[in-house]
Amino acid sequence: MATKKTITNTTTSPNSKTANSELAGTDTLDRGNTSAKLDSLEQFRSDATGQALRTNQGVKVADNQNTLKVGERGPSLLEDFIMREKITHFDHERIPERIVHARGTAAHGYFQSYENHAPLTKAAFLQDPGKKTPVFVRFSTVQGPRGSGDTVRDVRGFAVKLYTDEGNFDLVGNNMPVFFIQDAIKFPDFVHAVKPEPHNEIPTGGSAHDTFWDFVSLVPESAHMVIWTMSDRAIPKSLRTMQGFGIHTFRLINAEGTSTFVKFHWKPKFGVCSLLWDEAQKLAGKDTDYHRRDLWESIESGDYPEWELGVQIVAEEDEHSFDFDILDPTKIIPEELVPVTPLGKMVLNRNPDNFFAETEQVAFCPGHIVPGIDFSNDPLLQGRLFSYTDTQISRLGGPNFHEIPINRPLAPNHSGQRDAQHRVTIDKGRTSYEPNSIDGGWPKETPPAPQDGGFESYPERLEAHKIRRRSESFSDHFSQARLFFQSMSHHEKEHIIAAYSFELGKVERDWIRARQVNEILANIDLELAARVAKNLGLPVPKQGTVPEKTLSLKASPALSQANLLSGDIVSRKVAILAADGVDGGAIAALKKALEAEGARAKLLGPTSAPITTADGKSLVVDASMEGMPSIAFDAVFVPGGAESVKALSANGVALHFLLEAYKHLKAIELNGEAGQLLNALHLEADEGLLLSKDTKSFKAFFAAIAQHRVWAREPKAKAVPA
Ligand code: HDE
Repeated sequence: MATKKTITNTTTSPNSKTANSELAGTDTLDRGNTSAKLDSLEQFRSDATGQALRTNQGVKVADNQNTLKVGERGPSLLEDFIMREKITHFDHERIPERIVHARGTAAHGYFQSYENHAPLTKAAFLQDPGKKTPVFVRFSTVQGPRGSGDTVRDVRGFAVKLYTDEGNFDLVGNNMPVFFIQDAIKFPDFVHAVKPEPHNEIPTGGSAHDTFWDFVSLVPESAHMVIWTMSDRAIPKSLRTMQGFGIHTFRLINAEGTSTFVKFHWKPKFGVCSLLWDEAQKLAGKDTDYHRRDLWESIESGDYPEWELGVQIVAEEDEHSFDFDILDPTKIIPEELVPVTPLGKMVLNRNPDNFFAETEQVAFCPGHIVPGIDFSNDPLLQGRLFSYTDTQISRLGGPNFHEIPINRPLAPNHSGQRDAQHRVTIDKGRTSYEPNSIDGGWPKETPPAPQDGGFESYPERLEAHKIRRRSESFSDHFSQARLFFQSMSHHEKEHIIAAYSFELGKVERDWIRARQVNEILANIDLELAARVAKNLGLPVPKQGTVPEKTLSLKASPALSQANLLSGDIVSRKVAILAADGVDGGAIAALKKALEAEGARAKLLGPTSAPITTADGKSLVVDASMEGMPSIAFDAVFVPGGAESVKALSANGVALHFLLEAYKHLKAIELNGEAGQLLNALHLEADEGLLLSKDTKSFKAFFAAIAQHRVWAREPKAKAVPA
């Protein structure tokens, strides 16, 4: 007993102060209101409250501190079933991570149709505008392992599971509308090339390495997707500011059996915007969980991420009326040619209860469709239909993964399929075959809609030779990459040039750099090729190697993020920098004005200790300036108050905070005496670096925040060391 007492005393209760501060300490950027945070954390621990600790067999445990031993100092006994059960289970806690898209985060929500889309599809979830169909959405990066950073340059997965009344429909898309390859058989080659290199497992979470550029420079069909990954789309500001795309052409089928080709689009309510490369790199170190945390916190605080689902509709008879093949997954249908028709909205309003049970075990498959939706013959999609179920068999340990709660359809499933590893259902009765006469023939087939809703594939008529060949209509690899580049705003073009230069600069083999410049970039755009060549010290190519095809469209404004902002400042985060002697009235006025716009403020002090305003009031700060760096904010406000401004002028962390926000092109307002900081910073006011005398209106400041960045400042800001 004596030994037990000693050890028990050293064990920290999960509710003790030490445990609490350790928990708060795991939060890199937000060490704000610890007790409020812990209150919200408690809800995730509730199911064992008031319950005895037991073994998996239900036996109550009397001692969870000590192994059964021969005497206090003797060897442990094999008969200790409690210790062995605990350690055996622990030894097997990990399951294989996904081969691609391993790093992910997810949320629950619902989808609601705007109206009855019966003319387009018989899918029930697109018919009743009053119906809320539950969804579970998992966002992911592609290249890195489960523990890699959120803000790396990469494609983002955007996988949606809709639990419809007619079965699960998985729309397993990405945040970019095209893909690297045209045929599924090239997927293992592509993934092997982009993954960390096999000899030293470097780099984690990035494509700036030889094997990736070796492959893509040899495979021109990747040119279009690679330019998307070199654009700002590959470093989204947040998961809720990304577009989503189904990529492949699908079919929608109505009750009369009419098929229409469609491309699926998700448009975010919060607008489309990105990080700057410098921010993305810093965040990858300072807060590996930056996107995960943002999604989680936005849902907890009621800023529910929301997207509009839309489709581009192409009638069956127009299949061949474009200057590209609609079955080619390396091509978009420009929105200027076929606008997006809105179908409904998706809102994410609930965080998962358990990461492993839900986010890790969710199993998506593009082959999960419902009546009213069907596949096209896109050869990439066709391969995906096989791969996803196959991968779950090793990842989730057998073919019964559909029984894991997060994967279970709401619709009943009586398939007659039986047994296998991890079977949970206790199937009753003696028949597991069809037809049968013992169980009255049940479960029986259901005729297709319009009668009872059994699934029926679209009876497409096909007649061709069995061959391994790529269609000639898939052979133009550069026109749409050029269309993308030429549709970008000035700053987006500059970012693309910088990204190619950065990535290729990390490639060790000269011939790979040269091949990408001469055989890929020069065929996309000569200015792009010339600028990158110059940055790499390579000869500037005079012309491309492939004759240029003239497209009917010269530019697609819908591709530029500059045209996709939300126009408001809802959920934007503003840092208020203050020290003792601050003008408390200015802080209160800004907070009130931000609240009215749905934006958020955090008060940052020199340390985490409260500060005292000029009129003697004590203000609790949300964090120290070091604890929450400027990269976690959209804008900065510095209130007046002579003493406070004097202290900030002499504080290196505060000055760095402001310089970094300036460098990252953020809106900054210096109020009252804070205007004096301009001299200390050696900066000049601009359209987003604002000086204000009073706090009557924050109109100009908020307008600058709504613009997301002060792009005009970019050339100048690059010279600022921060
Ligand atoms: Fe995937 N992909 N993929 N993929 N993919 C997987 O399935 C695959 C492709 C996408 O959050 C794997 O369950 C092949 C395109 C997302 O759980 C695997 C091909 C698009 C996710 C697989 C593709 C995607 C995956 C790995 C070429 C955009 C994460 C784990 C034919 C439309 C889903 C898993 C999640 C995951 C195979 C190409 C999106 C191995 C063979 C194109 C968002 O089955």
